Amino acid sequence: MKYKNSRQLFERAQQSIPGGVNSPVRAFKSVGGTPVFIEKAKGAYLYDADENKYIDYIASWGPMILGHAHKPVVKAIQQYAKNSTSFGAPTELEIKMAELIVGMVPNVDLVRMVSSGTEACMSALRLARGYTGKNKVIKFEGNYHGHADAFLVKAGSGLATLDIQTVPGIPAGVSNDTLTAPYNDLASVVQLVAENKNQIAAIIVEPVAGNMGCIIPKTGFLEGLRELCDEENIVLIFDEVMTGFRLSAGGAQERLGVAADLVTYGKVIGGGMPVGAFGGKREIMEHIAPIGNVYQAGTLSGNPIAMIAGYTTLKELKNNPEIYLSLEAKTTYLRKGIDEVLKKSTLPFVINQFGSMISIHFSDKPVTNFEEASQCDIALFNELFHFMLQHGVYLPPSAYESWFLNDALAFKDLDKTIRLFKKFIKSKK
Ligand code: HOZ
Repeated sequence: MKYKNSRQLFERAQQSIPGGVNSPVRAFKSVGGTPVFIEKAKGAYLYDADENKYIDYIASWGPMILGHAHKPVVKAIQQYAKNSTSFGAPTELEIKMAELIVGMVPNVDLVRMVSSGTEACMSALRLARGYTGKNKVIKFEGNYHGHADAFLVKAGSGLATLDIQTVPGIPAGVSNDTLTAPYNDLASVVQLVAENKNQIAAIIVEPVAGNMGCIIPKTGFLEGLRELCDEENIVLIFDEVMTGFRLSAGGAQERLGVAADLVTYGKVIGGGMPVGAFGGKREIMEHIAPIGNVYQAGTLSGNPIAMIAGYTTLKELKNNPEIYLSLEAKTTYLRKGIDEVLKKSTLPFVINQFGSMISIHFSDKPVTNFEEASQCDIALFNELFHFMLQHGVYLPPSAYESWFLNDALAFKDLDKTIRLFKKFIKSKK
């Protein structure tokens, strides 16, 4: 692989963009080397500025579930763009989008569109606080809910990747109200709630975690949170930015059979455009302005181009539920293939998969929380990352991110990836 143009672009980017990137993990800081600059993508493949082709396992960190430049989405965007790209006034398309979401997702009576997952989580927390009149929030170590001040405490994703423990610029008053517990540890949450009786507004959780690699909730964990929230009048927020419309048409709520009070969305909901949303029980959602006084707004919220991209994607997922079966079958095939190869090596490894989310932790013990994820062999993951990149496979440039499969992936792509794992093992001998 040649990287001359990407190298030049990265040098140039650093002159005008902090660190040369608009989102930190993309800088390859933890895996090392120069980020690959992407020129275009089609189906399951990315093409960089050096004419290298990669099998894509990040799908833009989740949104491109149907593959890149998916024809119906591109066509819909082109058609709508002719009629202007923004109005800042209501449209029928926003109603259709909201109706579609409400129809697909259990337990969402009302939904408000925003422009990112960060905005969705930030707004959901404000709403939970406004609704309950309480301030504190419990989040889980290694979960990432976007970069709003309240959530940047023991957060996963880019913070874990870059080993950022404390974020300067966040007033102590804000982070003091954020309590943390280990993921999958219900007893710690029960204790935190008891120690902060009548002070917890919300518990926010990634129902399947994807920001410390992929981590699966233990049986009873989410159910226990649900019960606790009911008993203690706490708003349960599922951050479904990664899992929403990915694990099933109704997201993790449907797939796992646990209902949250509020749910946040991003990624797939925008079909590759900047979209987020939060929704939930009518009784809570009616506290949002203009009905209630919990203020939240956005010039580009419900933007027509973003809406049509998301609407077209969701509609296709709703009308073709077999996509979820196909995605899961491909992911399971990949997991089994890699598992077989790695088992023959001396490398300690754990593969966590849920639906079309999957990741590898190089560890000799199960990985069920952030502490266990942090004890993995990160250097080995970085080696794997570069080996794969060199051979035309694009994995997330961080051991702390889930891989997301897209439905354009063919079995020959998965086979190639599995063969490369064999080659990787050989190169280690
Ligand atoms: N940390 C983000 C995913 N969990 C990465 C977003 C990006 O760089 O695009």
